[in-house]
Amino acid sequence: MSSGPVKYVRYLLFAAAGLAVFFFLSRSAIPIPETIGSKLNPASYKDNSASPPSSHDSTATPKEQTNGASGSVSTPQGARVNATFVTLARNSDVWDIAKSIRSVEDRFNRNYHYDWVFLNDKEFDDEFKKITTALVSGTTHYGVIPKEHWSYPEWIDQDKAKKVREDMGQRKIIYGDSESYRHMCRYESGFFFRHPLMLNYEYYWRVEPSIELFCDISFDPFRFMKENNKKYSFVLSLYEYFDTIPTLWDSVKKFMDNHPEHIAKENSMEFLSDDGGKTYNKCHFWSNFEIGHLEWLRSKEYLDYFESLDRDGGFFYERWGDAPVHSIAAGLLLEKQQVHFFNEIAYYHVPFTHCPTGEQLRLDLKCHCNPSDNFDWKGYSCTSRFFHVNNMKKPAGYEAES
Ligand SMILES: Nc1nc2c(ncn2[C@@H]2O[C@H](COP(=O)(O)OP(=O)(O)OP(=O)(O)O)[C@@H](O)[C@H]2O)c(=O)[nH]1
Ligand SMILES: [Mg+2]
Repeated sequence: MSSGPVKYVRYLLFAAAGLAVFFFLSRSAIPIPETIGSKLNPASYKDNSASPPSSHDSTATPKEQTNGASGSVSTPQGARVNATFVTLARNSDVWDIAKSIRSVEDRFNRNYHYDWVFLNDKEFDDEFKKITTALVSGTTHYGVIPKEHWSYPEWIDQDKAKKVREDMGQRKIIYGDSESYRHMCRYESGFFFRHPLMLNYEYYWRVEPSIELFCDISFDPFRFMKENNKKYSFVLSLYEYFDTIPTLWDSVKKFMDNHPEHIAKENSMEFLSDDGGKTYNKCHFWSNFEIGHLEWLRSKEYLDYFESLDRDGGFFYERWGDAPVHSIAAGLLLEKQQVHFFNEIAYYHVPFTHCPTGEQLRLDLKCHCNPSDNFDWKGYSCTSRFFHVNNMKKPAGYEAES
């Protein structure tokens, strides 16, 4: 028999226990951020450190797979790498980059919180900073590009450059009449990795406005790059528009003659040329996506290469793109095995899609791309050639997508 006050204490205890049960049940229905989830449930924390996706094995399914209630992106495995996302953008790109960030965060970075560096030739405005900082789960940094990296070097004849723009505009060459596009291509080719904000990092992942990722990224690509000594990676490759680079290969050959010591022994010349280096076949990695090693770009080899090309003036007298410039460097200055194709990273930048080949892989990674949109095995892609050059077996099912 309970007396009055004891009864009230018992009611209170029941009420508290009931609340605790209610809180527990309702909490378990809310997706718990996986970084927290892994701490709550160490059993779900798979150690994958001994078996990253194997080098040049595009058919390998990523080893870190689905994990727990809150989606199929797995928990971060081990330490993060010293890496950052990097975006060159104008203030007017804010909503297009917002879309890209959302995709990158949802499919990958919400579990890793890597930093994001934004670079611009003008000051970013408050709206750009507010929107992007709200979307990025890591720390954001905003940098203005030094004038000397976004202007004409003294050896460029600006009247000649202007005439070229007018002529290329009349010939309807894409961005042929644009001055800012040329500064952009030169900046991406030779300077972004030297911006003071980038000096803090070892690896970068370039993200452009309005891109999409279609699959969960169930491993850390930065860590994969580091552990496998990769220096440059891509998801899409294609042929360059010749009228934008008529003398680029002459300039590259001059560099090769002057700096034979910089050319890698086991290079990918076969990817770039069908005649042992006499001419360029125009194959390049599409650089609006790239994950790469900043220290390689800051190396003497790469800087000598860029400087030599820059002196020849083709960024202004033609319309050399950063894609062929980076790709030729990766092909000649790096060993073959240091260049990587990420089949698992499903990507779209207008007008091309990389949708991973292999149905089970697409299901495991919760992909929402249509495999028939995959560009890899179509005639205008250079990815088949990359596989051939590297003695890689094409993933099962590729024929149906060609
Ligand atoms: N700050 C700044 N960024 C630029 C400028 N021009 C281009 N960019 C950025 O440079 C990158 C490449 O430019 P894009 O316009 O996407 O060029 P593209 O990918 O060849 O062509 P699109 O098909 O238009 O995407 C993007 O991240 C742009 O936001 C510029 O004048 N200033
Ligand atoms: Mg773009």
